[in-house]
Amino acid sequence: MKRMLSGVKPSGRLTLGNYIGAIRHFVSYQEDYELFIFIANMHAITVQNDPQELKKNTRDLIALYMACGLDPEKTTLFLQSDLPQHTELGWILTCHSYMGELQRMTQYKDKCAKQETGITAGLFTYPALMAADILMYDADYVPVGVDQKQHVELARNLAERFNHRYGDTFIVPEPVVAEVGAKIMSLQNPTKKMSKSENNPKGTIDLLDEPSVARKKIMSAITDSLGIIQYDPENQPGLANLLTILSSLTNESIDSIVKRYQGKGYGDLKKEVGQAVYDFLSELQVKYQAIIASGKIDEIIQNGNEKAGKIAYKKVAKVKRKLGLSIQKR
Ligand code: AQP
Repeated sequence: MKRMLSGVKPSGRLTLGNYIGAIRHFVSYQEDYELFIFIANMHAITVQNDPQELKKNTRDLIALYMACGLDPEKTTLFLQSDLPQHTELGWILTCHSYMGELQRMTQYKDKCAKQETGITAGLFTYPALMAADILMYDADYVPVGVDQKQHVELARNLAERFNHRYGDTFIVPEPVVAEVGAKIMSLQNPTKKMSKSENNPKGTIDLLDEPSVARKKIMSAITDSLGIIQYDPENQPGLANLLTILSSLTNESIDSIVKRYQGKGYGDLKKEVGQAVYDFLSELQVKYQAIIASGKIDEIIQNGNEKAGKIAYKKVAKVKRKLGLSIQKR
């Protein structure tokens, strides 16, 4: 069975973008792959966090992973910060990354372009940590949203560089980007990605939003004045985003939705999208509440950590031998 690995960082409340672009795919992949899914909490601290909030977001993320359908019997769910090998290999790969490579990474580049202050060194080097997360487990595939493809490219380059210098050590992973929903946009600024850290709450649907509040957000989503329902992300990004959300939640193709809406207005479409989001969140939140109430989160993470930890321990030991960092004869 081929191995797959991915993760989400608990940098805020999970959004519908995280679900559509990432988590729903994880759920379907667990049937056909050996799936490792982690909580990337070491990535969350590249920006300043309130410790209580980080803890709450982390537990919520685990519960939401499961509420979305990840089954700990099939998927290894683990917490990055519990396995010190991640930061160890992260440092080793930082030492194999070039400044130019890291400077080209979107997150850092965007923040520099906006002349933001307080950019941490961690925000600059985190792609090397992400490469470590991936390469640690010999993942064949890494499912990501389109915005994260660049990170998997870096992981590939680092794997090849390391293998070339020290002999075969890492599997070179392939990114997997879904066709529909690879980038869900902000409802208020549809040329910008919907993000956990977005400042305008009206632009983002949180998976733990009150369903009726989420419906209102859809109803007030920015569209355009053309008044024609068609899928044209370039000229009608807001409308294309609504079509993508509906298609992703209902599995109806965008073509078929567009056909159904010939001669109808944006208001009708928004109502249907709003209802689909309402139904989806209502069902999800019932499951989320049950998981929180079950008190099983700690045990599930402990089991996942144990399984992932064995692999991580072996991989880092091998890397250290290859690098000449381990001096004991064996
Ligand atoms: N809007 C999106 N559309 C499609 N996919 C998305 N992903 C995130 N936002 C969208 C995908 O979710 C996975 C986990 O992402 P992450 O939390 O590790 O990092 P991120 O991409 O930086 O997520 P956010 O929500 O934008 O967080 P902040 O605001 O903290 O930076 C990835 O596979 C990602 O592609």
